[in-house]
Amino acid sequence: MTTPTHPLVGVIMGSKSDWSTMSHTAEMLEQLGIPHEVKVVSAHRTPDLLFSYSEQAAERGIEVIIAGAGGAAHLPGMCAAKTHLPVLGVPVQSAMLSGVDSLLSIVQMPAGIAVATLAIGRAGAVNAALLAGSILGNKYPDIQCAVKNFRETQTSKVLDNPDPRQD
Ligand code: RP5
Repeated sequence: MTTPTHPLVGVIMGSKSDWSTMSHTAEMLEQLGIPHEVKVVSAHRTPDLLFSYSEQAAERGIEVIIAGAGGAAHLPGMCAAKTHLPVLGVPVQSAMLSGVDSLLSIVQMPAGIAVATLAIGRAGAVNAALLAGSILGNKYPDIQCAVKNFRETQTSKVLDNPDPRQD
């Protein structure tokens, strides 16, 4: 199936302060050619928006939601509770507890509502985009091809220059 032009991935985050982390998600989605949208949706500051966004995402054509949040990071779990779409949670590194608070808030979902939890910070943000690519790649061959190409390039970079003293 041809990759649509409308956003397939909704990237949401609890605050503009999360953008320095979540921009890595957007960059990787861009690199993979995955149409996406980005938006601040706060679970505690804009709870009604969180509900409407989550409830309406599927009918707007979104197929995967990536939700980044820090501290008492309830955004991914609450979002997942209001949509059947896969929700990938990115724990943003917090100032006080370095993101361990964010990680535990997202990963410890009680059985019944699933949130796929990535690593804290940049690694999780990048991998959330790659995981979205793997999910969407089952349906859209161009996206699967882009994910495979990314991995092959990454592998070649290591194999072609294994000397740690050289850049
Ligand atoms: C969370 O609170 C956000 O996801 C952010 O990581 C954290 C701090 O938000 P700000 O006080 O910087 O807006 O909701």
